[in-house]
Amino acid sequence: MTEFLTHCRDAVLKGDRERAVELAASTIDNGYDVLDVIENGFSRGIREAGELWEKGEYFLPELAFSAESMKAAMDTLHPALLAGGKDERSRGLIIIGTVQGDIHDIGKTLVATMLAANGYRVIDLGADVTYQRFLSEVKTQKPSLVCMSALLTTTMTGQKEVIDLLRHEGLRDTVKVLVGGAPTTESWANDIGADGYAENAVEAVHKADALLS
Ligand code: B12
Repeated sequence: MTEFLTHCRDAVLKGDRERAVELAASTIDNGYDVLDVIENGFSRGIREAGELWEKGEYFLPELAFSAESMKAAMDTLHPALLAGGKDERSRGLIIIGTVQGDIHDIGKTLVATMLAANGYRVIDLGADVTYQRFLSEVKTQKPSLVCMSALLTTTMTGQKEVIDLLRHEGLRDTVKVLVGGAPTTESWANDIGADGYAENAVEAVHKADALLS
C-alpha cells in the first residue's frame, strides 16, 4: 500500500472525519485514481474497523465514527466519480436500495454512483427499503434493473422476498434483478432466482451492462 492509501485507511480507521475529507479532496487535486483510493484506501479502513469491532476492540460508537468518516470522504469524491463517467446518454433506468431492516448504505451508494457514472439513470431508494416499496417502485417507475444490497445475514433473505413478490405479482419477467453486499454470493443469487451477483461496484457495472445489453 502506498503511503497515501495508508493515510486514507488510517483516517477512516481512527474515525477522523476532517482528515478523511482532506485526503479525499487531495485525491481529486492530485488527479489520483478515485476508485483505487476508495477500494484500497478508505474501504480498507472501514473493513478493518469492522474487524476490530468484531474482536471487541472497538465499540459501536467507534465503528460509527469510522463509518461517518468514510461517508464524508465518499461525499467529497462523489462528483469526481460521476465526472469520470464515459456516457452522457441514459442507458436505462435502475432502481437500487438496501433491503428492509438493514441500514448499511456505504457500498450501495458506491454502486449507485458507479452505475450513474456509466450512463444509467439511477433512482436510489436509500437504506431499509421495505419489500412493498421495491414492488411499488417497479410498478410505477418500470425500471430495467433492480439492485438490492444486504450486509447482514439476517437481511439478505429480504432479497429473496422481493424477488418472490415480483413473481407473485407477475412482474418478474419485466425487470432484471442484481444482488450484492458482503454476505451474498453468486450461488446465493442463483438460489433465490436473481439474474446476477457482483462482488464490488466495478463488477456491478459490468453485470448491469451484460444484463441490459
Ligand atoms: C460500516 C459498518 C456499519 C455502520 C454502517 C454505516 C452505514 N451508513 O452504512 C454502522 C456502525 C451503522 C453499522 C451498524 C451495524 N452493523 Co455493521 N458493519 C459495517 C462494516 C464495518 C463495513 C460495511 C461497509 O460500509 N463496507 C465498505 C463498503 C464499500 O463495502 P460493502 O458494503 O461490502 O459494499 C461493496 C460490495 O459488498 C458490493 N455491494 C454492496 N451492495 C451491493 C449491491 C449490489 C446490487 C451489488 C451488485 C453490489 C453491492 O459493492 C460495494 C462496493 O465495492 C461491516 C464489516 C464488513 N466487512 O462489511 C459491518 C457489518 C456488516 N455489520 C455488522 C453488524 C452485525 C451490524 C449491526 C447489527 C451491529 C449492532 N449490533 O447494532 C448494525 C446493523 C443495524 C442494521 N439494522 O442494519 C456485521 C454483520 C454480520 C452478519 N454477517 O450479519 C458486519 C459484517 C461486522 C462484523 N464483522 O461482524 N455497521
